[in-house]
Amino acid sequence: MSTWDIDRAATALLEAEDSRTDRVPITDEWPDLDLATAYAVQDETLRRRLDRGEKLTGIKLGLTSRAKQQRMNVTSPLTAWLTDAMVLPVGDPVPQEKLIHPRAEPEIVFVMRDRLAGPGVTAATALAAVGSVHAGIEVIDSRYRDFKFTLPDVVADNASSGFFVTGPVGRPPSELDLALEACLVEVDGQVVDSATGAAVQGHPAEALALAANDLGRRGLAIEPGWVVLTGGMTDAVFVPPGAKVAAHFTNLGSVFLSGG
Ligand code: 0L1
Ligand code: MG
Repeated sequence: MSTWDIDRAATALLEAEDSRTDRVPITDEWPDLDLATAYAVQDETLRRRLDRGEKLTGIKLGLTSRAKQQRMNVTSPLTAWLTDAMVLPVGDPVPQEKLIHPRAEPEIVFVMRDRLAGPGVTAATALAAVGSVHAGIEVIDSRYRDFKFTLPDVVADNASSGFFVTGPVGRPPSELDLALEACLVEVDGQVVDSATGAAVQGHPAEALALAANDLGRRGLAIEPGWVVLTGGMTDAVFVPPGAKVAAHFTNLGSVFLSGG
């Protein structure tokens, strides 16, 4: 058995994704995997996605709310890449045939007007670079069995990326108080959870600033036109075939998701 390295970890994670086969955490076999190396694995999986024709379209934050951190037993936010292959058009069902064990979570989504480059980005400067704010649902799908992982594992796994739906209503950030923007999550017509934007780092713009500063440390920036998912506001819900999930926001409208 060869020793673990960035290439081997990227191959293992993309194979798990492509074959829809969950696996044990990478850190079970590579306990020395640190955060910087985990981001290098994530970058290598992005490089391979781009090689196969996907386009980089944005960034997502994960574990920005206490609800998510408590559920996943990981206490730090993280960032990961979004590509055009992860976009789920409004009205399309969850592509179960491509996923292992999808879960859905409501998110506040930014579409960027201006470039945002850390370090030193504050929530106010971050919000000033946003073109429009949308409601969204992210469909996450960890490659790890039972969604059990450590922080380096989930970073390497591109923060459980799967698909995301962006709601059709886009509002300028100046029209909204995003800390107070509320969301009700329904499964099969029953309300199962709720939160306001304050659940996301106190304000979703804080999450955006965090992403810009994190990318800045790595010599990168958030680019105009990029989509930014600011992180699940509530715990995620399972989306088996037949399930109907809805996220109703106070000012950003509703997003619906069918389990297929
Ligand atoms: O699987 C996970 O829950 C990790 C990704 C977190 C996604 C989020 O918090 O938005
Ligand atoms: Mg998410």
